[in-house]
Amino acid sequence: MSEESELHTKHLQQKDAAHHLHPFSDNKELSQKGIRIIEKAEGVYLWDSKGQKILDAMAGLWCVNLGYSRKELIAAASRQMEELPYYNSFFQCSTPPTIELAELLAQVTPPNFNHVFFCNSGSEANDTVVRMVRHYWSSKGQPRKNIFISRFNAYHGSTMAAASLGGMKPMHQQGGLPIPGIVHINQPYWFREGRDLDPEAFGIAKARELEIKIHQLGPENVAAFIGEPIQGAGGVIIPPASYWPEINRICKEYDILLVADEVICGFGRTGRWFGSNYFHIAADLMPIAKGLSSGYLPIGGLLVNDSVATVIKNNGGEFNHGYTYSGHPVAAAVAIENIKLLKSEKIIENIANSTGPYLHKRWQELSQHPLVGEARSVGFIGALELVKNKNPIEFFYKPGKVGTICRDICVNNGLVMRATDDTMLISPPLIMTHDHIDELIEKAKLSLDLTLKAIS
Ligand code: PXG
Repeated sequence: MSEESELHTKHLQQKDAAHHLHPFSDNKELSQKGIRIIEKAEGVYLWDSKGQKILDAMAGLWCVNLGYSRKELIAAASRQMEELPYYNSFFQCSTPPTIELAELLAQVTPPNFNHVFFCNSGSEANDTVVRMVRHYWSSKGQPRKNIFISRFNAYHGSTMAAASLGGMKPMHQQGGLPIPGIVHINQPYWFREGRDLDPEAFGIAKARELEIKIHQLGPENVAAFIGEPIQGAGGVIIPPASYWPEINRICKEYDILLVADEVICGFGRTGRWFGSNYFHIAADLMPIAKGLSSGYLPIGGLLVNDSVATVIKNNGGEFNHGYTYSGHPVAAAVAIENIKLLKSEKIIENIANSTGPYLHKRWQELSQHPLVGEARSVGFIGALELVKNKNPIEFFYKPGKVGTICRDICVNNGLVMRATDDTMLISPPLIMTHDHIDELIEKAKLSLDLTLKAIS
C-alpha cells in the first residue's frame, strides 16, 4: 500500500468515526478499529481504499445479483433521470416504468400472482405484509384473525414490524420488540438443532410446531405464517425437503395466509425465479427487494396473489398505506432492465444447469476440512458450519469467535464471506463463472487453513 493511499484511508476513517453511526455494529469498537472503505467495483470484484482487490462472494448484502458496473443498468437509470426523475403513485397517478415493472413482475411470478404493492426495501415490504394481511382479514369480516406466526432466528428486516416478525433475540432486546400479535416457533435447522433425528422426520416435526401453535392460539385468531424459503442472515438454513409441503398443508387446512419472504431467494438465487418455485411453496404473499434491482437502487415490493388482491381491491376500500417513493420511476427503470437481463442472458437457467451444480460440487470439497462440520448449498447460496470437533460434532464453546476470525482472514485473503456466529455464508453474484468459483474455493480453503492455525 502506498503512503498516499494509507493517508487517504486514515483521513476517511477518521471522518467516518466522527460522524457516521453504522448499522448492526458496535460503533465504539468500529471507530477504534477503523472502517474498510470500498471505493470501486467491477463484475464480481471490489477494490478498497488501500487498493486491495477482493472477490465479493456475498454480492454486497445478498443483492448485487448481476454484479457491479453493468452499463445497461446505469444507462437505464440515467435515461429515466433525464425523462422523469420522480413522480409518485398516490392520488390517482403512476409513471410508465412503474406500470411496466408491475406487468413484468406478473410475467415472472407464479401464474396466480398478478399484483404488486411497491416500496423501497425488504423491511418496508414486510411492514406492508402486516398491514395488508390484517386489512385483508378485516375486509373479509374476520378482524380477530390477526396474529402472525414466524420463526426464531428468522430475519425479515429492521423496522418495528419487520424486526418483530424476525426472530432475532438481540434485536428484540432493543426497542421493546416484538410488537403485539407476533409469535414465534422453532426453525428447521437440522445441523444445529436436529441431528438426533433423520432430516426428513425433523422437517415434519418443525412444520408441525406450526400446527400446534395454531391449535394453542385458535385458528380463528391466526392471520398468517411467514418464512424465508431458505433462512439467509440466520445462517443459510436449507430446510429438509419435507418441511415446506407440510407447511403448505397446514396453512391450507386452517385457512392461514402463507407469506414467503423472497427478499434473498427471489430473482434467481436458488436457480429458479423464486425460492417458492424451488420448494413449491403455495404462497399468498411474497415480499421482494435486493435482487429486484441488483441493489443498484433501493426498491422493494409485496407480490400479492389473486385471491388476496381480489379482496383488497373489491372489499378493502381505501388501503391507508404507502411510501413517498413507492414505485419510484428511476428505481423501477433499473429493475425492468435487471429483469430483462436475467431473462435475455439466461442467468437463472445457468445457475440451475451449470454454475450452481459446479459451485455445489466444489463447495462440498470444503467439508473435508478439519474445521468444517457441514458444507451445504442450493443454487448460489451456501454455508459452512465451523466446528471444534467433527466426530462426534462438537461446537465451539463461545459462538461467533471463530466465525469472526475466519471472516477477517477471508477479507485479508481477498474474499468476502459473511459469518453468522460460526457459520460462514456465501451468496455470490449470479454472474460468477467456473473460474470465479475456483478462485472462491481456493481462497476459502486457504482462509480455513489459516483460521485453524490461528485458533490452534
Ligand atoms: N427479508 C429478508 C429475508 C432479508 O434477508 C430483509 C427482509 C430486509 O430487507 P432490507 O432491504 O430492509 O434490509 C432482509 C435483509 C446480513 C443482512 O447481515 C441481511 C439483510 C440485510 C442486512 C444485513 O446478512 N437482509
